[in-house]
Amino acid sequence: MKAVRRDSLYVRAARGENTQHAPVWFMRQAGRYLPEYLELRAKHSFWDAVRTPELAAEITLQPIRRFGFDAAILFSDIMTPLPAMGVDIEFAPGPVINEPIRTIRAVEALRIPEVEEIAPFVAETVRELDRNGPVPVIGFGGAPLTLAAYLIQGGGSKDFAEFRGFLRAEPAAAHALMDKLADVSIRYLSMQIEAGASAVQVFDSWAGLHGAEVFAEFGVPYLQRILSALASYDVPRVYFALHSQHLIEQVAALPADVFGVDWRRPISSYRSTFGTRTIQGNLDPAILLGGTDLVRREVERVLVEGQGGAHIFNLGHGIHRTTPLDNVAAAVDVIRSFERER
Ligand code: 1CP
Repeated sequence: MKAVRRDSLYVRAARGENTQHAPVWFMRQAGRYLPEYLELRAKHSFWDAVRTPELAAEITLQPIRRFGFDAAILFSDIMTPLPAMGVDIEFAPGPVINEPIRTIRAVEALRIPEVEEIAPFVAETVRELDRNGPVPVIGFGGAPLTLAAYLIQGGGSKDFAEFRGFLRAEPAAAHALMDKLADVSIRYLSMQIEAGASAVQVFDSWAGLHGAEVFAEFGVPYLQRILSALASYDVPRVYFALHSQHLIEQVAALPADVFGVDWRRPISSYRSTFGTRTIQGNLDPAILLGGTDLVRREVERVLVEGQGGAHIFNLGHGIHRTTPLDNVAAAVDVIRSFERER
């Protein structure tokens, strides 16, 4: 493991420092709104790009070169570690699981691979980015509850009804699955840190679909286990759950250093809940589809509301595919010139 770039703006803020300028990166900053990404994707499939370290590293750095973001998120997907467990996944463009997991036998058939067997190309990509990239690299994985949503549902969904039904109808099988996903997640995230990731983010994009009791039973124990297992690395642990305002007490009790929040509440309203820990967010990505004046105004509003503690500027969810590039540049410009009150 190399130096974790403690002196970088992003890592300083992630470690709780109330920095003079907010560092900025955007969820899904590499990807389909960038012409240079589309050009590469015309020649390579998504999976091939993820599995080829030179391509994955190149795509990771594309948004850094264009906009000068303060951190680079590894170009990969939350589903990347799962084929090593024996799951067949395609992308079209979202993940498609040809044989959704719907029985205890299917859960029992899943392997717990050795760390070297889990997406070794990811370790290589992270090493390459740590060696030659200009900014810290953020490793990531999916939370067990969000990974299970895709595995059981069979793909993306508006409400993941089959998945939510399965949790209630087959709790033993669901726990057995979450247990395995937590074990693999610990190995996978540790591997990224050892390869040189300066932080790791756990994406729990669908946590908000559940009520507080279901999240307490099927989400929290596994998140606790994963985040606690990573504590000894002394690398910031970021937890992001979309639409999770009703779960906020449970979220705040997790052993994470940074909490990603969406746009549904102002950042200032979270300070008393998260204490001295860093808040990451929370511009509505839809704002970036509007005019430049709107973008500048709303970015400034988020910056003002983010004062009073450590803040990493981000969107409240992934950047939209049709986002005009000029709006991203304008947002970064406003963030760079904003002097935070401390
Ligand atoms: O900046 C980056 O692009 C980082 C790489 C990244 C990350 C962090 C990708 C590339 N995917 C993810 C995480 C991810 N994948 C999440 C968690 C974050 C979030 O909520 O946005 C989720 C839920 C997925 C699942 C997924 N993979 C979807 C959503 C499907 C759905 O309907 O629920 C999609 C479309 C994918 C494929 C994918 N992953 C990433 C890209 C650029 C793409 C599109 C592939 C293409 O180029 O066609």
